Amino acid sequence: MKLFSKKTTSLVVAAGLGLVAASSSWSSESLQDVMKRRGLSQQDLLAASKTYVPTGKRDEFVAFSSGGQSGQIIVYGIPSMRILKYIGVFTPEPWQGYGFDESSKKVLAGGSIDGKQITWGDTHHPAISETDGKYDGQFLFINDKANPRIAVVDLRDFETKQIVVNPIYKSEHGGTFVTPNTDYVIEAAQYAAPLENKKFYPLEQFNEKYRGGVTYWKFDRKEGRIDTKKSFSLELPPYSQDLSDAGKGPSDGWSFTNSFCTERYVGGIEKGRPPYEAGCSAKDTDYMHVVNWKKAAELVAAGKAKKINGHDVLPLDVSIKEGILFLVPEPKSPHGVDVTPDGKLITVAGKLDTHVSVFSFEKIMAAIKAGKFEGKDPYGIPVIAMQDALHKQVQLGLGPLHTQYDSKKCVAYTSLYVDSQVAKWDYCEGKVLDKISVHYNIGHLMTMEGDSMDPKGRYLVALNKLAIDRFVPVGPLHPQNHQLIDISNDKMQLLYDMPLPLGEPHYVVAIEASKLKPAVRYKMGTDSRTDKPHPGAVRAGEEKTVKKGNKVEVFGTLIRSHITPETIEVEVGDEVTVNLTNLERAQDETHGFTVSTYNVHASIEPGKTVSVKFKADKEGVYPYYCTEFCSALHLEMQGYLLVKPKGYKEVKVAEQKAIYTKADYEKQVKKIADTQAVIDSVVGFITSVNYKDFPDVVAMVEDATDQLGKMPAAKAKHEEAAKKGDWQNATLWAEQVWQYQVKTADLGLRAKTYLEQNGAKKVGK
Ligand code: K7E
Ligand code: CUA
Repeated sequence: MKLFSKKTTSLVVAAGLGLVAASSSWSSESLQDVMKRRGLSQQDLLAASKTYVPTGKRDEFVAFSSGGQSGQIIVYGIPSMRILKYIGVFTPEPWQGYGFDESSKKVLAGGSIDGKQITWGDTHHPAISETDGKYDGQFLFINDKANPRIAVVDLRDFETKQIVVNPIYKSEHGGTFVTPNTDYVIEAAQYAAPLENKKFYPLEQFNEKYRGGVTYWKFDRKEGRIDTKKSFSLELPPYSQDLSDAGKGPSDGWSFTNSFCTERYVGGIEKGRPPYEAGCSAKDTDYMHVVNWKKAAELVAAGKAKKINGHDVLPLDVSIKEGILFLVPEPKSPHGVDVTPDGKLITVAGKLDTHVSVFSFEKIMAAIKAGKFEGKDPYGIPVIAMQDALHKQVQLGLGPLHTQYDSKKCVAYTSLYVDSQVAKWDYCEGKVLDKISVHYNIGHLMTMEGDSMDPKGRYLVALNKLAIDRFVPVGPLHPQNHQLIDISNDKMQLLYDMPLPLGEPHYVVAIEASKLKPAVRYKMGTDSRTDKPHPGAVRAGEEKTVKKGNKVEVFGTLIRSHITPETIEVEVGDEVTVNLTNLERAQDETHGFTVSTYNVHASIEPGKTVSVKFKADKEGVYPYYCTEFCSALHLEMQGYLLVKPKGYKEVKVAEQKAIYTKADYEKQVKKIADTQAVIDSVVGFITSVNYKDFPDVVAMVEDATDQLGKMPAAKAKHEEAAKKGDWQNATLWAEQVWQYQVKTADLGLRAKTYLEQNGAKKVGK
């Protein structure tokens, strides 16, 4: 074990020396010195101390940001603003094998439209699942504006599980917003189009043939999937529906959807008509759609919907007749519509109006009950007069877009796009409390759990559209700028600028980190995209390759530092499927897998089974290997795909010449004995403490036992070879025994460190 102990001690010594050197050079510089050297103010220092999360400590909140045109979700911590993960959603994500292994390809294929795969998305609004109007941290949803789709991410493993295509829209924007118990995920259309797919009507028939809508996707929480069969939509006028929100508390059962261009203006500058932007903002008001979705669901269940492209759609006349759809005028071209935490008020941001308009749900209900309408829109939908629905209008500034709420009663924050400011205001009294400048041109803003019934306050993130001069320039395309603002005091304080280097995020949601309960490993043999046992999973020792006609299927395993099998032999033209199960249980022991030039990749976390499939259409020799640096012998985690020409005849090749001697073998045997002593001492330590109270350690111990379990077979082989004087094989099998020992010792040492750092206690013998 010489090698082992020397290596370990020298590493420890080196690390120690490094630490000493670093701390002495810093200690000569005082905080004052650093402030002077870096030109920092007291204010900077205060801000830094509010965001700095030292090593070993964790963030209080986890944010899920839309990745905009990247089609992904960006996960980061608050207040550190450190990026934790990208989740591939509508776009392939190579690291995680998303779009490069078979099961994830199926998820992406679920987003195909008209038989064509779409590998990008314009993600806008993520939503966390709720129970009783509060974030429960179980699921995440997000929409794709460009290609009307929404996706489901399971927060147990942060993987995309499902993409569903809206069968009646051509674009959408008002998604995703969940109802208080996540019974439905709301998605509203954006640009009106004929609801029947692939049906052409000239723009001149816009008013008659083009339609908008709002869809209620039924979410099956037990399955963790959207149930498309139980989902439905409301046909709406071609009013460019925009953002939406679900009612809660007293307004539960209702939903609210903004619109713009209720002028139903059709541009066409080529034909000499004034452009869309002029025609779409001519009127003083647009409409907020008020929908009784609970009753709508009952009507659909009672068979009142008609099928369009196999999807239940409640026709306009039915919704009007049944009294589930109303309109309320709102100042022109509004943007966000945000229900207050108590569910009593609805804030509509003006965009082209300097006000936010706060509507009262109670007043809206009273008008409906009394049948008090100012008239009907051209489609016969009853219109409630604005003054009959309004609670307050508050002048905030130029370009109000989106609103979020504080944990403090009556306090709201609204983004002011044109002013590049955040306004803090009181929606009960209708007065401005504070303003802060952001850099620059803010879109959405977000407070912690600030769109739920239980906002947490503390921090606000401003999602700025332009970064301009904030960061080191990186070419004409700038990063986005998410600015962290402290809202725990009366005055807002800007804390931190985070450049976001991926897409244009529109909205972000943040949840208390303690509410997330992600898994560290899968149940052995799980297909993570279906959450079911993977048919290609095998246990250690059951690995095999099955050939049927021109189909070759490999059932293999991965464990430090070994891929089983080490060779895959096929003929040109064979269709090859490689199923791989990661047998590890230890946390973070992921293996990757790829085959040279066949465009496949898999990320195989502990317990997961993944398959990759390809046609071996090129004769030749193709290395495959593990792509994650998983162990000291990671580079040796390799094998060969041998693609032979058709009808290839084996040629006899002379055996490799022996190079090892008896002396080499004896050296190996000594090394094994030394290493065993280390293992024994580590095992002694682990079993002397209450290690069973630490699930992470139990997993490591299980993995170590697995490795040790492989030793007897290899030991028998080296002893048998030695008996025959076959020093070549004896030496190599002895080396293999040592490899198992090294991996055992590696796990053991990690377990020991973990126990020491986490306060394991001695147990009485
Ligand atoms: Cu305002 Cu899509 Cu919510 Cu962009 S949206 S900002
Ligand atoms: Cu497994 Cu590298």
